[in-house]
Amino acid sequence: MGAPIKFLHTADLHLKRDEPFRLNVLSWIVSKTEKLANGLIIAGDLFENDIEASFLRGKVREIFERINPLPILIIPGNHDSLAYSPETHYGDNVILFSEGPSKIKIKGIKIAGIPFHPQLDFSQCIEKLEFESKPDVAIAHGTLYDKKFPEIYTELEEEAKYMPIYSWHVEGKMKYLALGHYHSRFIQVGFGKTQVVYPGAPLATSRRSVGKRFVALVQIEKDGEVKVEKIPVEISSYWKKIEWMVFPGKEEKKLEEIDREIKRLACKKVMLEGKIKGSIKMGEREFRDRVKEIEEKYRSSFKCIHLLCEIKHWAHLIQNPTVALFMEKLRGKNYDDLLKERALELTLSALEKLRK
Ligand SMILES: [Mn+2]
Repeated sequence: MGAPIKFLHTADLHLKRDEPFRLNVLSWIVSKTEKLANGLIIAGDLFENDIEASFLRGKVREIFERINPLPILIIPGNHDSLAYSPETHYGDNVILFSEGPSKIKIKGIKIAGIPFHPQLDFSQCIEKLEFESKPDVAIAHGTLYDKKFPEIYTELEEEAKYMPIYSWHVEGKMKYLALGHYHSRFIQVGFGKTQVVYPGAPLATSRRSVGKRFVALVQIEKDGEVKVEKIPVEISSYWKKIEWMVFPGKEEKKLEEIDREIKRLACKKVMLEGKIKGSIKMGEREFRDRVKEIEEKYRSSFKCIHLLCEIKHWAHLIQNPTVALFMEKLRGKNYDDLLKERALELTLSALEKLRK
């Protein structure tokens, strides 16, 4: 029994000229491959589109060939399906699965690549490739429909229709399915002995890329066992989202809490999006100014920081002694803040109607 074979698995870099940092991330991943693995898998959407691919191909080839002869396996995704043709050269160590589903062997590991194609059906591709024996690794770009992870098909919206993949297409058909297409986060799921992984985009492609970015390190033992490890992409910044709930009369305390929490999260890699919800007694302008002050104070501690106020002000009603008493009682209750806010909102809007 020989040494296990390891691959680094990524997808969805969406390289384009006006985001030059993305090439640095590719370069980081390629160096990491040399340190940790025997090859790199890119499961689609390496480029934003085929035009960007034409402009960036030279730079990308230079990065890939730095680790020659370690193999780099690439399948086209829905964004860059036109970026690869027999005439394009991505580097001597690049293995492209662009001319339809096909299979190769690397150090005894059977690998099936299924390029994205609007008319291709994942299950048919897998069946066809199984001619002599099942592949160890399959690479594809599409939408996994599994009720444990509804966010995959809901977040992808209209892009969710691309190459649907169901558990019964996967279970027992390969040992590891390397997927691309879902950007937001790292997802690993097992169907029987088959491990399926979306590494998520290794860089924040949109505000939905919440949390640290990762690539997958997959290890295939000669006895067939598969181990998956999450490797953080240290150079990539990422979004972090927080929500706060403010209660009338508790503005000062909440502002202090917000300040403290933001201070604790300070990091140059973090893009912070904070939302402040609830109701206030303090003037709206004053409250917003105070929030702006906090934003300014920590601007240089983050990659970027946005604090949004979604607050309601009940100008007249909260002067009313009965309402004040109600709020006092509600505040003393040991309920969840969200529930208190909802109770207050319902009561105040009902009273507002009575006044008219
Ligand atoms: Mn895609």
